[in-house]
Amino acid sequence: MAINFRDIVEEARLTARAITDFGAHLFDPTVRLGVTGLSRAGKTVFVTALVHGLVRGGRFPVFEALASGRIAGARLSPQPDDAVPRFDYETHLHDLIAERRWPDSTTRLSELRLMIDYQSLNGRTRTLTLDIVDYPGEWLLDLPLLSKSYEQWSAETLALSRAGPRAKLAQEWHAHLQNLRPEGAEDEQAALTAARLFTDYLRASRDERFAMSLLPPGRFLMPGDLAGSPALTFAPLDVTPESSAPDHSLHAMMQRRYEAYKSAVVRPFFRDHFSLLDRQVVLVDALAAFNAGPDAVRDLERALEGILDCFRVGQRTFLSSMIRPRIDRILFAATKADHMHHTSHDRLEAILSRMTKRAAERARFAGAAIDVVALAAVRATREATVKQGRETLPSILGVPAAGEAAGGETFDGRSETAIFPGDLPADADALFSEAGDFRGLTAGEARDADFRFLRFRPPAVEIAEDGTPALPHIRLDRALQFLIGDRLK
Ligand SMILES: Nc1nc2c(ncn2[C@@H]2O[C@H](COP(=O)(O)OP(=O)(O)OP(=O)(O)O)[C@@H](O)[C@H]2O)c(=O)[nH]1
Ligand SMILES: [Mg+2]
Repeated sequence: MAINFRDIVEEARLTARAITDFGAHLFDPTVRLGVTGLSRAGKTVFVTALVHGLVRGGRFPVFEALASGRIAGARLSPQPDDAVPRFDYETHLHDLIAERRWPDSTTRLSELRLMIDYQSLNGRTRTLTLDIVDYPGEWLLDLPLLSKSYEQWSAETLALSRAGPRAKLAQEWHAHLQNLRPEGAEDEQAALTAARLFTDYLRASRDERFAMSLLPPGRFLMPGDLAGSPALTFAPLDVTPESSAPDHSLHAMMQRRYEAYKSAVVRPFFRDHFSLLDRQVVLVDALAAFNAGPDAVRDLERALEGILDCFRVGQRTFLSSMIRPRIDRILFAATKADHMHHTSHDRLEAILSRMTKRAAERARFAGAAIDVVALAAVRATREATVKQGRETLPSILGVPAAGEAAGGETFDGRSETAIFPGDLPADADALFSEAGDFRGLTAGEARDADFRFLRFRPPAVEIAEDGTPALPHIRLDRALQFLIGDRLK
């Protein structure tokens, strides 16, 4: 990565802040936890369930501090950053518990502060300040753009769009691209059309039939306030990584806007949010990729590699020798594990480990701890075995969401149904080998797909002995133990 003066000033500022934070919290620890994942991965549900469990005392046997009674209580507290939207915990919880519907999609960063009063192992009373920052994983996948020129990015993006199922989805954009002359005069209408067709291609790739993960620049699919601005009105051109842009050419125009995107969107996110995190959980909806097929699984693997590279762990640069990498724990969590029988949970973990293996090795080498877990922040199903002829199938029992369909039946969102979603293979490699390819929605009809994970409605809550509602979960306590357990000693 090229190092420029701006980066050095930035690093110095961050180092100063890290030292101040360290002094202020010598006794009462602070953890700034980033929760991320691509769109619909389960971020909002995860944060809501985690906070609810801490505030109301959920059933978390593996979360040692709580299980052993050292946590006296947890409460919400005003957040430290006045300019950041608050995570709307109360509304999300109301949706889940009172309405039994999943919270609405959120496309912005938001945060919430939780104070956890606990007794340290040597008997002292302490308070852990836990700042939770929920942000779209798409923003994380933008970080690699910081070290890429417009020409490099164009070449890579085009190469990717010509492979696998993406090629078909990019046809219209490619046809338009053929008629563009990068060295021709700058042209607003050409830029607008190229940006629109490029965005259509990204959107089609994200569709559940294809479930592609690697789709930067992130704001093209979630533009927010920047919709229609020049910083979002650009697209790749067919240029080589070494080419340079003539003055006032279409190429120069696109290049300028790409740089504007980096300075208006990517750099502020890095500086104001990402660089301040201590711990990170990356939520992964692997089931959506299994539904779609082998291309989606491989694409997800590439995206996870890109995400891990962002943590700078394992990178020996001039800058990393100036400050210790701040993020020292990263948890990869496969969400929605309640969509499968528990016999598949360990297999789901093995598959996620396989996907993050290469990058995780580099991180471990640099001293960051990495763990992988399959969990359900809110468990919407129970287990059952269904007899089919001589076979017994490990199935799950839940209320499929209205409109979901399986086996020729469309569900009304009210009746409980037993579903056999398909067994994950015992050998994780089988999903990745060319020979062991499985069939997903990308390849054709839903009825021919090897896996079919349906959406379920949230469960009816259980009421604990003291009258407080408890949300059932799978392994959420294990995630908590890894993420903050050591700070509560
Ligand atoms: N069964 C089950 N479904 C879940 C769970 N977590 C998330 N889901 C499903 O996944 C969907 C997306 O969850 P969210 O928490 O809204 O995901 P998100 O990452 O915040 O999504 P965006 O805000 O759109 O980026 C929900 O509407 C549910 O259908 C879970 O623990 N169990
Ligand atoms: Mg959300």
